[in-house]
Amino acid sequence: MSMQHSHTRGVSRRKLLASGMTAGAAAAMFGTGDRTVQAAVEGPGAAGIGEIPDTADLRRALYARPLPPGLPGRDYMPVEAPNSGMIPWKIMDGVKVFHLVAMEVWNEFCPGLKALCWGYNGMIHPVLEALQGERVRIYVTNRLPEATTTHWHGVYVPCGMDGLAGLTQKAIPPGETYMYEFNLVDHGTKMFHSHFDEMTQIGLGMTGLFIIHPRNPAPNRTVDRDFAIMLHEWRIDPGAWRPNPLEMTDFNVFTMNAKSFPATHPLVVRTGQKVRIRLGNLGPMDHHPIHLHNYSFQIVASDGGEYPPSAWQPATTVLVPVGTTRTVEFVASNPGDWAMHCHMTHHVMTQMGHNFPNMIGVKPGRLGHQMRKLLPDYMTMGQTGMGMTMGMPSIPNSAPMLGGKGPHGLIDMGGMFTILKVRDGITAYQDPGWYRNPPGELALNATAADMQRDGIDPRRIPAPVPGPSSPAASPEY
Ligand SMILES: [Cu+2]
Repeated sequence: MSMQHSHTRGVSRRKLLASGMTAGAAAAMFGTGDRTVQAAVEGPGAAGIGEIPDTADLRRALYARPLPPGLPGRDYMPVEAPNSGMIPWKIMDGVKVFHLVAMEVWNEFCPGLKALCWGYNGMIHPVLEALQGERVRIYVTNRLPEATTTHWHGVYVPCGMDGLAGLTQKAIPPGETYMYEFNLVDHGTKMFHSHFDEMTQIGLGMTGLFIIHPRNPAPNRTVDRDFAIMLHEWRIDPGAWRPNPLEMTDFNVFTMNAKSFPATHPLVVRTGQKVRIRLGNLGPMDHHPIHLHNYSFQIVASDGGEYPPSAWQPATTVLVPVGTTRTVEFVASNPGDWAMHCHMTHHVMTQMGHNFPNMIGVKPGRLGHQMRKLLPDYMTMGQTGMGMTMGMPSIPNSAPMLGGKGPHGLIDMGGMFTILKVRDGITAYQDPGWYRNPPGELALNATAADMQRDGIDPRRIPAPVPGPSSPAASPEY
């Protein structure tokens, strides 16, 4: 009762109704409706512009009668998680039941590079998917050699379900199974992760997305395609088969749903479809500015919920800081193969070593030849840049730093890189191969006639600056 008093102070029933809250929601808030989570499903957003929404209705909904469980295809359109998988569920007595098994998982990051990670149900970053208003019961079995817990990141829950070892529950010892149960009163792109020995367990991969679809989405908030991608970073020394969770700064494997390019599966969409991409980041240390070529998208939500449309932001790069999700939406109007990647240049490389002297502009002479007498694997880093020198792995269980084959040569990217493939008229979404450019729509070698037409005189193009790489100035190593 006192909660209701404090809630209504200064906010008249008429004002709530006038602000767009439905009569049913208002009735439930005032205790006259039947007590289901309906109030929370309809209620949030009742605050006016500039008002912080009161979440007392969410709290009440935690303890109210849940709405019926949702079914994919009928009550929500399931997300697609390229290269990843969904945690299976079943409905028991009106409750959606999941079972997470924390366990070691072999993960192939890209061809040639495998490591033994920690994840759930044989997957790294699997997806939990549910519907707002339903009740979930989530078993967590610990098959790891040390204790664990599971925290529901961004999900509104009773405190004892929050999953922080020591603070809100006992850590789950190896071999034991704990049970979490709560109503899903809010919706959004949430996450889950280990909250015990986080450095080790998150560092080894124990994170996932928790997608809660809205019970009553607004008509303009539905999309044709809904992708979910979890970002992560790892330290895996060439030849090692275990990621090193002690790493704090020098990560060398960057993944989308636990894959590095060229192993990332493309996002395949039909021209004209409205596309949503949900990006989560629970990597250990780094924020990732994810850039999509060609398109300007709207940034529409975080793990805290949907932004009001007045706060949507057009952008081509969305920063996804550690511990958050960001959701972007756009209409895929332009066919092609469009890169989507982290814009940190070292995050689109795999197993990049940084402890080389900078050889750009340096003529190494016989350095490589001399060094290989001592170190057979020695390779001098490129003196004209590194674009085409990195396709070769030399150590078992290691990956080339860059590259996958493209239609026009080596794709000089690795790591946190994938491709949005937009095609006219497709009805199935398997990889359609490479985009074929219509005539006249491909950048080509300019001819002398082209340059003459536009007044470019080849004799007046500036010559290279003389430097140490010119033969006369080169120091002999
Ligand atoms: Cu990055």
